[in-house]
Amino acid sequence: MTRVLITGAAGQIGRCLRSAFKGVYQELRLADIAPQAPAQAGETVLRADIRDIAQLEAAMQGVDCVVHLGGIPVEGPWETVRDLNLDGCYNAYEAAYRQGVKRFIFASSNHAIGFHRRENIIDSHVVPRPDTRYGASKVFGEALGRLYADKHGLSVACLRIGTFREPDEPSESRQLLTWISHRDMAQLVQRCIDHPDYHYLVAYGVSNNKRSRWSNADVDFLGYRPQDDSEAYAESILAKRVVENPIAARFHGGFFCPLEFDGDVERID
Ligand code: 15L
Repeated sequence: MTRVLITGAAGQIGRCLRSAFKGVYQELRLADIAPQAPAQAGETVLRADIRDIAQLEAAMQGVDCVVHLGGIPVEGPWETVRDLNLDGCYNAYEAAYRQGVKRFIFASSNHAIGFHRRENIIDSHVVPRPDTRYGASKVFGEALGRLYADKHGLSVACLRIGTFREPDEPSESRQLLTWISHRDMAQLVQRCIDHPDYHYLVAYGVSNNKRSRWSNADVDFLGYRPQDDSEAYAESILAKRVVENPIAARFHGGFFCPLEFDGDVERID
């Protein structure tokens, strides 16, 4: 995998990967609609709108691996979620297929499984339980990954990313479970790019947190060995005694769960 394209390269994770992958790949192609720092050696910086499949196809010419980070990273109005995370995500997979890309790494989210109860430790085989329109769009992106893997032989990794932050540390109690550090994020994506062969996988984007509720046992073969543990921040975070919203506290998706909520918590088993 020598030529790697990152969509959404101007975002927080995109900038982290850009700096971690400096000199690692023959070419790092960095696509976004937002402005980016000028290209350094081994980089190509380009403007591409994920809502326009022709722009994505042009950006993907000669690329071995796509890391698709582009899209809205939080809950939003349906039209925005649809245009960026459904149409935009379809465009990215389809452009990759048309351009003969071998591997596709999709930035999914823990919000694809947000309504699983937090008391349960979950692995990548649990059924989807999105907590928002945003979370449902990530389920769609994972399903498209399965489709393009099974139907067209694209090698696909879907990363259910937890909490990636700038600055690079957890700031509240839920993040003691969900935090992923910058170097662990870069390691996980690099393992997914470099691994010689897999068909389709789902992995949790989480550091080696003592309090994590997500198991990556199924994808041990990737060799992802996170270096950081949020526990180092536990004492100072818990000393603030901030009480989590009671609906948020019950579920993996945390504060996304109470958004617009008028359901019955007791029926969410
Ligand atoms: C996500 O998927 C979001 O992109 C990010 O803004 C955080 O909210 C994160 O999940 C989280 O669950 O903490």
